[in-house]
Amino acid sequence: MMAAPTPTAVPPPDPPAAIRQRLLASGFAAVGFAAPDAGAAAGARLHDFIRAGRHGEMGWLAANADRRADPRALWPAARTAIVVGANYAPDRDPLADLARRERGTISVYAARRDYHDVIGRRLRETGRWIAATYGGECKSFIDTAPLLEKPLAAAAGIGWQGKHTNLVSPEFGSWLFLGVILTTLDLAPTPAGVDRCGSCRACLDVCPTAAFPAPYQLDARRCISYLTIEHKGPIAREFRRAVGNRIFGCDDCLAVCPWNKFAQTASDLELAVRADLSLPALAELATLDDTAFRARFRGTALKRTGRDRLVRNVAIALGNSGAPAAVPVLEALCRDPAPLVRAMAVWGLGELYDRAARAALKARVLRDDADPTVRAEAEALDA
Ligand code: B12
Repeated sequence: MMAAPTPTAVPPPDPPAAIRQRLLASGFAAVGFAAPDAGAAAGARLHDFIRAGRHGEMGWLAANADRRADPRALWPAARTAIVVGANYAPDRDPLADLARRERGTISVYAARRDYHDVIGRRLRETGRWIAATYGGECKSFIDTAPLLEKPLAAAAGIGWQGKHTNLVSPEFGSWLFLGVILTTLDLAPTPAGVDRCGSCRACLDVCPTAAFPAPYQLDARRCISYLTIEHKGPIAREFRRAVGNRIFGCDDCLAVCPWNKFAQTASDLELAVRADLSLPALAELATLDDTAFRARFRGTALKRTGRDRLVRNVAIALGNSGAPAAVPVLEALCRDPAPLVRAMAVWGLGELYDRAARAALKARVLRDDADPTVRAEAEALDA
């Protein structure tokens, strides 16, 4: 919470214009204002989403669904939601990277400094400035607290919630990070965004795992972003080939959005793509132990999975690579301390070996490995 109740100097007139200017100057691409409860209809749909179990293992979404559904419950004194968008449009089509099968694709949002850190700091700084200039209190949100950011951004006119469920902007396409400052100040709302998806269904049709049961609805349990980042155990067999070389997140539904043609490549230096996060070699990532993982991904969103889950994804991608060079890498992962990694390495080898080699692998694993998850993968080998 940021409290600085007494404005000191003479405040700039027209608070919304000055706040917008301040946020644009601090690097945001879009700014809008809405009543905190402007996305109330979305709250009811959040409950439907949870009831249907579409949040999968994201218990934190269900745990505070009531507060998430209604920002007034989160902070009753809030009068206005100031919503920002930060442009992270890539300089090339991320879908082209899916053909580089010996390398891993890290989704566009994650191949840079962790946006929570960068955007969170900017929001807190602006919140302090608003409180010091105009009085009142401010609280900043960037994923960290239960708040439905997309419906609020739509209500504030930054764009509309598209059929892929993300916020689409007429200026920045599907490539905006969102953040929110709630304030006790009364600021005039900006006009809400209008849905311009029309009859387009490109995002729905491109999804490799058919994760959209209907337009505007996502079943997270089928979404590759969820499966590679949030899901903890082995990724279900039905999705493994569809994962391809995606080792952290997925951009397919965003990347095909026709509104991206209006997006200018992001030029925010603090959020610039890091060269070491652009198509890393799978074989290199497979060698990371816990310490090396932490050092490699410090300050990035990738730290969220921890080492074992990331290497799980790498093992699946190696199995999908079709590359003979992946075989010794996967054979080494079959001796990994983590059963999760060993299990996916057995699957990966099953994709690359011929029938005789699969039979030998199956016999070896069933003889040497006591872990039930790994044994289940060996049992499932077509040998
Ligand atoms: C949980 C979460 C996820 C989950 C669930 C995704 C989801 N769609 O909810 C997973 C792990 C799958 C995920 C993936 C991604 N995420 Co995410 N995620 C979140 C988080 C933390 C909460 C979202 C939430 O509350 N979901 C709950 C469900 C109920 O919400 P919903 O899908 O929007 O459901 C709505 C629709 O079903 C809708 N609905 C139903 N019927 C109808 C009918 C009509 C006509 C309409 C309009 C709507 C509608 O009503 C529901 C409520 O609004 C937000 C940050 C935040 N605090 O908001 C980031 C956030 C949504 N994620 C973000 C990003 C970037 C991604 C990825 C692109 C990352 C990647 N490249 O891998 C993918 C995109 C996948 C996708 N197509 O959604 C950004 C999106 C920015 C934007 N422009 O919208 C956010 C806002 C983070 C941020 N601060 O920038 N994410």
